[in-house]
Amino acid sequence: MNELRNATLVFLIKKTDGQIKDICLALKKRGFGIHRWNGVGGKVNGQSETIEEAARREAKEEILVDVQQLHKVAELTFYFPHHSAWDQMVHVYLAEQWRDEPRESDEMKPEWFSVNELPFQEMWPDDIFWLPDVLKGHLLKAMFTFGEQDVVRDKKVEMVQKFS
Ligand code: 8OG
Repeated sequence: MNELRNATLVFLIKKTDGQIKDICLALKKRGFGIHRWNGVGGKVNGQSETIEEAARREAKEEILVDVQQLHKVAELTFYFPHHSAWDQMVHVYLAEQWRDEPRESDEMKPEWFSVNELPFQEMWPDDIFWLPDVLKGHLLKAMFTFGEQDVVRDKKVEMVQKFS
């Protein structure tokens, strides 16, 4: 079996009293995931950059911020049996510090949300199964199989202590 393609996903967060209270989502204006709110990220250029370098590059390209420290919180594997070219592993990071405020680019329009009021109806349908746990401070590995029309057909979510 071929190794899965790697992609990145970064969420800027703000904490109050040690708890995550606000998260920056960005509306995708074109391409894969168009019209959905999401973190920022994309494919890793496997030959020329590490996964973290890709995460920083995408944050700069999509919402014009320089993220400082990245904290890995999830590894999500997505399978699309009807379109296996879309299969990928998404490495998810939180960032608490960045330079410059998030700004709109050709690709994404950022906005801050309270973690209690996330627009799950306008996000990827798997997000509701893992993002709330990540925002509570858990680390996790998850696997989702999608059917056509982006329906989640199968899922497995497990908490982990660390990533190998
Ligand atoms: O470069 P491209 O447009 O393919 O990047 C896709 C982005 O979307 C990348 O950041 C990874 C992310 N992504 C998926 N699937 C899912 C998903 O199911 N939920 C969330 N929240 N993000 C996803 O590719």
